Amino acid sequence: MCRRFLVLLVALVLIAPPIAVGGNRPVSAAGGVPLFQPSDRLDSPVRGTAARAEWFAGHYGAKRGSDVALYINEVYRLAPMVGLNPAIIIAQSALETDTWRTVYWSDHLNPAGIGVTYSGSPSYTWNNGIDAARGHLVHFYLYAVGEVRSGNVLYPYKSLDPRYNAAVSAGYAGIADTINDLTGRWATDPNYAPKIAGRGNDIFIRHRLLGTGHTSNSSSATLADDASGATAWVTITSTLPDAAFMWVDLGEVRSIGTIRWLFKETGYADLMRVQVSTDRATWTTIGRYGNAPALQWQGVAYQTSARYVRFRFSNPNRDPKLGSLAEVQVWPPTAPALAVTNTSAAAAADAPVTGSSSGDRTPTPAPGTSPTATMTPSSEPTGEGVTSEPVTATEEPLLPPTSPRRARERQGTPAAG
Ligand SMILES: [Ca+2]
Repeated sequence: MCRRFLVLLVALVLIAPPIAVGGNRPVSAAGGVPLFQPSDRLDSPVRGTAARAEWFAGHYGAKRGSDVALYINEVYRLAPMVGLNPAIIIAQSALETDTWRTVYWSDHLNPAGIGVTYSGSPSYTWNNGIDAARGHLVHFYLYAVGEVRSGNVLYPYKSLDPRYNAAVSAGYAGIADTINDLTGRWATDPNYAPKIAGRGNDIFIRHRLLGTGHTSNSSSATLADDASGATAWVTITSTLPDAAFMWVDLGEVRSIGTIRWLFKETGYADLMRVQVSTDRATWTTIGRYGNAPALQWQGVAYQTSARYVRFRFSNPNRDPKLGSLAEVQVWPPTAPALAVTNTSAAAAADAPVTGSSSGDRTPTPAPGTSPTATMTPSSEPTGEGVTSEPVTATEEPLLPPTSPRRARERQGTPAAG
């Protein structure tokens, strides 16, 4: 598999999830969690926590973890002091560094492609995560508010932004009120703002998967929660599997609004039940679904409360394997509602994760140099959940290949949303 394709897979997985439907920041009558939106003001109130961002970074394999932690905590300390929302800055950094996994981060601690004016460009190198945060804050403040004057808490850190004068000269001082306003200035990628908002939702809104499990005839279910479309949970037996399942653990009973999944390959999900449980003993099937194009998000909007979500596969057509779930996601009820499918994900993935830039900078890492292209799955979850379940899934009776029931069940495939 060529490296560019792998990069696209990674980009797809990370870009696709958090696309919201609809307009401005809502006040949800249903009580859904407000999503980050491209229209959010950069000086909006603090959202999320440094601890949550640190968990996300660690879970998805961020490099130089101690500097990531220093970076995140310094952003959360400093940004509110100058009236900026640290969560948006963290989301931008997570986007630009591919969850702190690019070589620009690992080799230079460059938190946002600052001064990277072309692909493969040399980069200024920050000494540690704290300096990286201070340099990022100076550059971000310049865009959001204006020049950093004497007396500003950021003033001592101006020298940590190697592109300060260039950005001033380019006319970028104080030009960005909202995330949308960064598009065409910080980066030319027309989807830059939705991607930042999406990454914010991914980090701070999406339910964390604190444990996983799977039938003994299948690979580790953590492969379906590693932010990589190149890896997938799938059966691994040499004989035809009768059935198989994997489950994820939210750590406690939580409100659920949307469940999404992404197939790495199509054809191994002739009959997939999505089920929920509070105790992993009694399961409620919320829908039956079938095959869908590879690397296009599928999902179901379904309001419930549960701790566990299971993806249970039967094999009515005697397929050689089952599953091939590249990623699964569980979201709380959100306002606006999350898009359950995103058929344009593949096209979106054509754009590099970081996009290309205007005169200020070009943040895109060269595809061949991104460590995400060969990213390995994140380590086993350390939450409450058990990470392996040696169960043979046999309780599901096989359906004859021509069963009329199968056709009916396929109608359960969710419509594009
Ligand atoms: Ca995966």
